Amino acid sequence: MNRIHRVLLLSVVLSSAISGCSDEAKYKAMEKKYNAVQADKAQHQSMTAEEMAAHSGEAMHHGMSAETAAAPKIDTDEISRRADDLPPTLNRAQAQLVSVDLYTDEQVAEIMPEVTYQYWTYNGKVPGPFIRARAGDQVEIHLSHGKPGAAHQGHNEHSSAEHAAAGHSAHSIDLHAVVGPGGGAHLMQVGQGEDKSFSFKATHPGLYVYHCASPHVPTHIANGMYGMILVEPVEGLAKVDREFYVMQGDFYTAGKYGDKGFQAFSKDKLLIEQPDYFLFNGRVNSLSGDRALKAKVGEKIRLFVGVGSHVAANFHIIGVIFDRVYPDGVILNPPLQNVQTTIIAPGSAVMIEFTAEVPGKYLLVDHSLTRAIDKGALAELVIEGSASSPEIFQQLSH
Ligand SMILES: [Cu+2]
Repeated sequence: MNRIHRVLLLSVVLSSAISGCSDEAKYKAMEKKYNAVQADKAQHQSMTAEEMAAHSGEAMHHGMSAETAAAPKIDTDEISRRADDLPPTLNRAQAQLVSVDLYTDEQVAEIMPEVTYQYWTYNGKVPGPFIRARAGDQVEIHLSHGKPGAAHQGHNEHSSAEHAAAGHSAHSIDLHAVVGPGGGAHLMQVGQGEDKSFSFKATHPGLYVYHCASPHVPTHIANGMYGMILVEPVEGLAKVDREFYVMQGDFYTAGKYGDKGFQAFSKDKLLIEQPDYFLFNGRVNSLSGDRALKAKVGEKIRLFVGVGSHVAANFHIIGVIFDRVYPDGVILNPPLQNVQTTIIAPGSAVMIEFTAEVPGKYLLVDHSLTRAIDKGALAELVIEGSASSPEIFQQLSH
């Protein structure tokens, strides 16, 4: 994110926060600023270097320098958590205390190039951190409302009334791995400027979703407040070479898929369950190119795939047969074998294992394929190396 856009974004957030903070006023202000940036960007793109130099006086007036004006790309902070961003397999014989630090953070980021959205997150990314514990562990969850250190003054300087008007006077956490009322959420309603903690014993091994459970709960979830917690069995999990963390989410925006500019959250579309975006890890193409899932031929791969939001996923990897699937987060039962596509309910997750056999690029999709082709549910798995045995897959020549 370059300096102009950091400044503009901050001013968008601040001005909207100050100007009463009704959702509508806030979104209008954001949209106006964003459109101004876009217009400026278009103007700069059509300029010669000479015109650019002449224009730099005006650019300064907007708080820009000629240097930054020459790089007009809208580049907000990365919202997507990488698929390889998870703690390593636990390998310990004893239970222990697991302490988890979470903070909530609302931020405007790109859902796709030139399209921005205000996400609500745990720890600044979608999904939130992958939490790893072992059966018998005592787990402490510490949740602070707002980023510690006040880097996001635009958020932290809201008054309580403004927070309420914006719909996030409190954030919280409900972990499906918890046995107890609200999954912890009753103890963990955290208001502006507050932090709270609670502790639970991880009694039931499994792969679980966690999410925000503050009113209006579906809105908090739709905006990105979810993640996963794995409770490993006492004997641990089988050793693999690669593990990946992927969550599918449905997003509801004022405009249609791909409409440029700032897109406000559409509660109307959420209520009728008509998402504009189906996304892996928070944005379009978040797990492609240099962020693709990567492994080598012969390696054992384990995927943790969950659905944090409202629509079930039909998870499939084109050209891969899942050797083992542990549906519904049930990791103690014998797995299903040789699975093509697996359904993941909202608020649930699956563990998938397979061995990479043939090199190449594979696509992760929701096999309700318009979601993949037209609404974003697409990611890449790249297998490097040479095939262990050519008869598995080869082109025949005539
Ligand atoms: Cu929340």
